[in-house]
Amino acid sequence: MGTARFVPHPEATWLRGIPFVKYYADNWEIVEAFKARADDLLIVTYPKSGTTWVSEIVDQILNNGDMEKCQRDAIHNRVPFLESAAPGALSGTDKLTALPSPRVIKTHLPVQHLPQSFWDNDCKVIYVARNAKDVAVSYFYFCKMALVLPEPGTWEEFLDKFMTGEVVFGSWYDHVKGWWKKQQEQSILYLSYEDLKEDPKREILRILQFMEKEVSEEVLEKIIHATSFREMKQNPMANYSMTPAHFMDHSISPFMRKGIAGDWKNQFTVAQKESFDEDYKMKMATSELRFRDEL
Ligand code: PPS
Repeated sequence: MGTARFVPHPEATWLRGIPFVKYYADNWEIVEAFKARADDLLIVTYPKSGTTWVSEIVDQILNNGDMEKCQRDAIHNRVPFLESAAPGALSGTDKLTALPSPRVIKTHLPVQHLPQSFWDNDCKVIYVARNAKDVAVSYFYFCKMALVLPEPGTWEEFLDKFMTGEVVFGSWYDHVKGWWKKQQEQSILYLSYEDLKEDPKREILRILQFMEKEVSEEVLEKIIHATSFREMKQNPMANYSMTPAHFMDHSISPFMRKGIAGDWKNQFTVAQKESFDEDYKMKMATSELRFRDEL
């Protein structure tokens, strides 16, 4: 834990070509040397893309939809965040070392930053991607309330930084493309937030198949219900309300904010949308990846 004091909204530290949370960068050597286990399941996302949602789904599957078992701890302890660290808090690696197998691990690392031991152990990876405009909006509000992150500035300033990859965890465009390409070599289930939103049952069945698990129809329905936005928003073990207020200030913006596809329409001006889409076309021109920015 160290003795350093937590200072809210520290400036980002650049780490191997991307802006990183200062406190995470201070702990990077430990993360890089992290020892994965062959039965670890990794949930990878660019921030604000459905991490918590899929983490809850996976934990529900592992516990056969037993709500009491899934209430055993807050989501950030059930599914620790690999690279997270801050003065006065247990780091992700500390939590993970103490967890029995099978572990479920959350990370936002770009593909080239993942500790080697995950590849050496051929760990299963679930990647969740969300359309860029909704991610930008969700990330903007999150940067205000999550005090480990740098101040976002105005929406206009934040959007510029998002487009140039000068936000923590770097470029959304490189992240989604990098992990997409990695599927050629590794066992990766690539999901989208919008597909999950459109048909949770279909996507949860894909997750089950990937995890090589089965549940009864009744349990499946329970899981769909328990992992809906409405249920998770009011579940203290899923909505981050257990996180101390000096790390996350829900009075600025709740973690479970809107949970929809297409909220960008309430934030982008017409001009912002046009220049964003034009820039997007260029950045994604060489990719076959397609996202829906409304349902
Ligand atoms: S984090 O901090 O990067 O791990 O955040 P992450 O969990 O990836 O993303 C948070 C956004 O996901 C929404 N969310 C959900 N949407 C639909 N259904 C469910 N069950 C659900 N759970 C979380 C959450 O509200 C954030 O999106 P916005 O657009 O801000 O509401």
